[in-house]
Amino acid sequence: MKFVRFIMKNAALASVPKHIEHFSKFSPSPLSMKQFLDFGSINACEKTSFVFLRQELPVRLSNIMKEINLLPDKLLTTPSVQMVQSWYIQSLMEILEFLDKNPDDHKILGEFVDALVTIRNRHNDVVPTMAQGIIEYKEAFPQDPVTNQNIQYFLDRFYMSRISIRMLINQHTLIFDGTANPVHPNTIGSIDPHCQVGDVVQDAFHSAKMLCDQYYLRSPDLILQEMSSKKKNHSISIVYVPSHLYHMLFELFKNAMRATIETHESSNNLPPIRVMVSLGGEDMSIKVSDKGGGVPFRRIENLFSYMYSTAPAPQIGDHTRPPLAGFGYGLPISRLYAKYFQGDLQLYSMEGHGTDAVIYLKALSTDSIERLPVYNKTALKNYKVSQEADDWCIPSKEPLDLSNYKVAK
Ligand code: W6P
Repeated sequence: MKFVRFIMKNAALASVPKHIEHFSKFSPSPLSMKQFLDFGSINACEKTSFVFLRQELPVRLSNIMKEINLLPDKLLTTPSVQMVQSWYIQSLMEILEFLDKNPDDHKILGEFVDALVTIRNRHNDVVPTMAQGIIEYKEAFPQDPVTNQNIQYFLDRFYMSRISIRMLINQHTLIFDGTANPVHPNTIGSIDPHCQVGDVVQDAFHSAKMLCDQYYLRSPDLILQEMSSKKKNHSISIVYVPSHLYHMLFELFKNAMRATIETHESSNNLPPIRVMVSLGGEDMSIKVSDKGGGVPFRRIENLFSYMYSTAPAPQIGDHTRPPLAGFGYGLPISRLYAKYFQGDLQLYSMEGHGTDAVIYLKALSTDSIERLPVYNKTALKNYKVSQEADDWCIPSKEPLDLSNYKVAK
């Protein structure tokens, strides 16, 4: 019996590359907020969602698995990346099991929900595990700008793919787990059709403030202002995933608070963090402003770099790092959350003064459509950029010795 299972398992494994080839030829299908909401509306059909996902999940998984295979060998073969890759293979195989199953069988639909929950849990630690792979790679190879650029390109696409796959899984499991949502009766899966932006700002600020108080024994105040071009004196709401917005704001507040405290260490009062929420015809923008001394322009890009912000995890008992920001992938992943529904997250800093962080989101749900990586020739080309000379001169710090250029008299 054990032997038969061994043979079966390896037969399934052996056929994986063929399936990846097949499904990676399809482009992922980006969903709009409206399509997400339709899956969860009154005429929501679990069968329709099942039939869509058993195709779309293999397509999204296979597209990104093709890109994992293009990583530099020295990174691909680290134990961490091998582990992540094995999770993707296992999850792909588990979904493929449903391709020949009957969508009208309620037992099958139940098993599919269970499979999705198992898959979601399997991938919980993908981000720290990939980070470990980057650390191992960095130790073996001194970091250079080209490697940094390639890793940035891959991880932005890989984590965006992951955000989108988890979104699909969350929607299906939340909507079709057989219970109405008693905690949030007005949400459809993880989407709030009336997400009150100011409320999420307050929640995220409150959580960051608790951490800040705990570590620094004080924290700056919040001044929140809302501006709406149309509805005056009306709180601003959008169709959005509150947990995504919370994640971005919490990250920005931690950074803003840390900068504020560390530049006003010897002062008795702290300048508040100002938040402006603004709703226009096309954009809903949130600006988080601190007076934390700012960041030199040259360093801004590094704040979003996976490679430059990957530090070895603090050892147990090592409390030298403040628990507030400045480590991990907070900012680059927050920017991906903003970009996921066609928004963005940008930093405008003035060294010596402070920083404005702006989250841009789409005001209209019709514009909120998933932004997904697709594996094609263009993507392939981006992994082939090699060590070629830059087409801009390297500035010299030494003053040029013009005596060499003196014309002979
Ligand atoms: C800083 C650095 C930073 C990053 C993100 C958000 C706010 C701030 N403030 O000084």
